[in-house]
Parts: sequence; structure tokens; C-alpha cells
Amino acid sequence: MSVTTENTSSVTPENVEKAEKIKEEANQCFRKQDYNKAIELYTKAIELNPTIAVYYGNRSIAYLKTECFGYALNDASKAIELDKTYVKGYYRRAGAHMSLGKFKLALRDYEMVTKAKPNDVDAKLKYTECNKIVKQMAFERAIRVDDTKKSIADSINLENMVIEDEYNGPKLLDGKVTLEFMEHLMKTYREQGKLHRKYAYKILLDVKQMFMSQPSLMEITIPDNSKFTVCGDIHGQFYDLMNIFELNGMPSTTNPYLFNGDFVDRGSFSVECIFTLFGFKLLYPDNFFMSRGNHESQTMNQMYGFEGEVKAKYTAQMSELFTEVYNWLPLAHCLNNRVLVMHGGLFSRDDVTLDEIKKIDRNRQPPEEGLMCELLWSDPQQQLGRAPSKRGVGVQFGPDVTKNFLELNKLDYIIRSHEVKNEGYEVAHDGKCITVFSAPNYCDTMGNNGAFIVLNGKDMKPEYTTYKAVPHPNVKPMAYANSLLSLIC
Ligand SMILES: [Mn+2]
Repeated sequence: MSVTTENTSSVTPENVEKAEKIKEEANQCFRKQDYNKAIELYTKAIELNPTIAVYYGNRSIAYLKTECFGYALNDASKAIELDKTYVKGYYRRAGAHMSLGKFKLALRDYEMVTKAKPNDVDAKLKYTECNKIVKQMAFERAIRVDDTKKSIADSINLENMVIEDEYNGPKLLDGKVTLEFMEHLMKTYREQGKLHRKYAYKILLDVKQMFMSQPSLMEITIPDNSKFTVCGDIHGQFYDLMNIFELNGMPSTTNPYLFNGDFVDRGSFSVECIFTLFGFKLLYPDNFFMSRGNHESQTMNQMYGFEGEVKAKYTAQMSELFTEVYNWLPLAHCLNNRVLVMHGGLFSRDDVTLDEIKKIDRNRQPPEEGLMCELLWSDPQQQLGRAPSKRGVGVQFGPDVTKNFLELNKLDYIIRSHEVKNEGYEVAHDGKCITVFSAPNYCDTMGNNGAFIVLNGKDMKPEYTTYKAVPHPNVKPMAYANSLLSLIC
């Protein structure tokens, strides 16, 4: 099947030339890290001349950069379909598979490249690296079958952990988080100090117990004259997290917060973020809330840095304990029976009720489909109805889907996070679907504002505060990410 020459005849020489020029322009935008503009231009080039594999290959990597893994996958496949000898197409597709944690499928593509180019050193390296991950995962699965129910939490012996005399960081008081502890912790972190591993483990064990006692859907009451703050993705940007508290006040019983998932990964201060948030959860259990994001999962943590960071700052065992804790994070929060908050969004089915969300058995890795998957991964779209996700996971839902869901469940609107927005927030679906994203200048490259939402119990009207990124110590985002991920791009 030779598709390469099939359509060429219908493309005029002028369009062939025009498309090439636009592609060059797109490449320049890509180099300047303006990925959205690059995508727009590659799309124009493709419209003018849809027969060139490179256009799809290049747009694929731009989609990868903007986390549209599903679109990246489609484009890579299209590039391969147009030109089976276009080796980069296999690389791109492998990259999309890897980003989604589908290592076996990625391995198949790397294998194709090594077969096509047996002397290519780079291809061999990527194949070997990917194969290592596949084997390691198979190995880990094998051990887990041996002692299925044994939890890491049970195997941790705090008594055996000694606090050295020279330790001058924050200390728990009789094993409990206090306000003084939190103030000392944040000061220590600002100065790039560390929490003792004994206290770190204690916090993880205690917060796991706390989340285990809570339902998948948390119901929160905000009194008439009280405020309530909702924050979106933090992604390991500790100094920006501190800035939120400076702008909006420290968490307290009268200043409650909900952090809506994706606390970790990408940013290289994820450990600092998560212990700060877990500390506040333990200090103010009824006034501080956290919901699970798609990055509170094992494959994401493996690829995007959190696992590497925990191993670098503590131990591999602690990173496994984190996986257990994340499995118990609530999936959604309902405020005053009027506003539903989740990380990703709504569902591929029309008849989903709050009661059904409440009943989700969440103690697991996020599945690849179903309600739990969609809560963590979905995105809104402007078009009516639903569409396959640009990410390749979850679903895209239109304004009519939102409206129906709200009517069925007698709600006013939803708040979700999960997508970087220039202003830090976006109001869509006729005011009924609000996105909030709290990591400004995401990954040190996106140039976006961060935002948070403040509501009052009386009218539940959202008020937005936006802010710029603050400086952080010179550790780049993705410093602890899987080395293969940097090989992809
Ligand atoms: Mn997310």
C-alpha cells in the first residue's frame, strides 16, 4: 500500500511551496517554545499539502509538548501511514505512548526503528532504556502477586528511625503536627532544608489513615459569611505555593482551602509541596481538603519526576508509600450542594449521579476508562456533545453535557483544573464550567498566570485572583524526570 504518492497529484505546486514556507515558520515557533502557534502553523501546512509525513511528525511533537498525547499519537500514526520509511514517526509515536505510561506499545515502535536502522546508536539506546522499564514493571508485578495485600505502611518501623543530635529542622510534638511545626517546615523548605525522614514517614502514615476514613466524594458546608478558596494544579512549584498563602492568607480554621489535584510532578520541589499540603491536612482536617489529580498516580510519577525526586530526597520505599496514600485521596468535593469540584471533568455517560460518584471504590491506580478515569482526566470542549480526548485518556465534554449533568444533580456549576490557561483560569460553558490552574509560568516555559478562586458561602459566586510566578532556586523543572522522557523530545 503506497499512500505516499496517492494524493500528491491533487496538490498544486503553489500550495506545495506555500506549505513548505509555513512549515519553516512553524519550526521557528517550535524552537522558541511557542508550541500552540507552531501547532496552528503545522495545521495550515497540512491543509495546503496533506501528503507530507514530516508535517504530521512535527505537529506530533508539538502536541506532545502541550500534553495532547492523544493528538500526538494520531499524528505520529498518520506520518507513518504516509511514509513507512519515516523513522521519526515511530519515535514520535513511541514518545506519545511513553507519556501515557504505555511502555509495551512504545517498545514495539522502538523495535521497529532498531530493525529499520540496525546501526543507529540512538535507536538502540532508546530501545534498551524502554525495555528496561518494561522488564522492571513486569518484575514489580511479579513480586506483588507473591504477597498481594501486604502494604508498605505496615512494614515501616518508626521506632527504629533515629533523630540525629545535629538535626535542627521542624519536629512533631508528641507525633502531632502543630502550627509551630508548619511554620518551621515552610521556613526550612524556603531555605532548601529537609524534613527528617522519621517525621516524613509519620506524616504519610497519619494522612493515609485520615484519607482512608473519608468518602470518594466529600461534602463540604461553607457557612453564609465565610470564605472558601479553591486552588488548581501546583505541580511541584513550592515557591509559587508559598506565594498563594502570602496573597490569600495561611490555611486556618477560618481560611479553608481545597487543592484540586496535581500537587506533584514536573516542578522539582514536589516533595516540599506535598509535605506542606499533607501537614495542613493533618493540622486542619475539617478545613483543608485535597482531591486526587491524574498525576497522583504511579505511571505519571515514574515519568514526570515525583518518583525520582522522592528517591533522591528520601527512599524508594517512601515513593511506594506515596502510591498507597494517593490511592486514598478523595476524587471530588461538593460545596454547599451547589458546586462540584474535580480535577479533570465530566463523563462519557449522561446519567451519572453524585451518589454514583460517592460509591466509587477508589483505592487503586486510576483505570483507563470509567467514572474514576474521567473525573481525573477529562477536559471541556466548546462544541456540543462529546469527542475523543486530545490526551488519549478520558473524554471531552461540551456545554450541553455540563448543563445536563448540573440539572440532573441540582448543581450550579463545576470547578475543574488540569489545563494550563493564560490567565490562570477560564470560564466556559455559559459560566457553568470553570477551570482553575495555580502553577504560574508552568514548567518555567508557558508564561501563564496562576489563579485561585475565592467563594463565600452565601452566594457561592466565584472571585478570581491571578498572580505571576515568583523566583525559585536554580533547580529546573523535570530535573528528576525519567531520562527517557528527555530523550523523546
Ligand atoms: Mn492534570
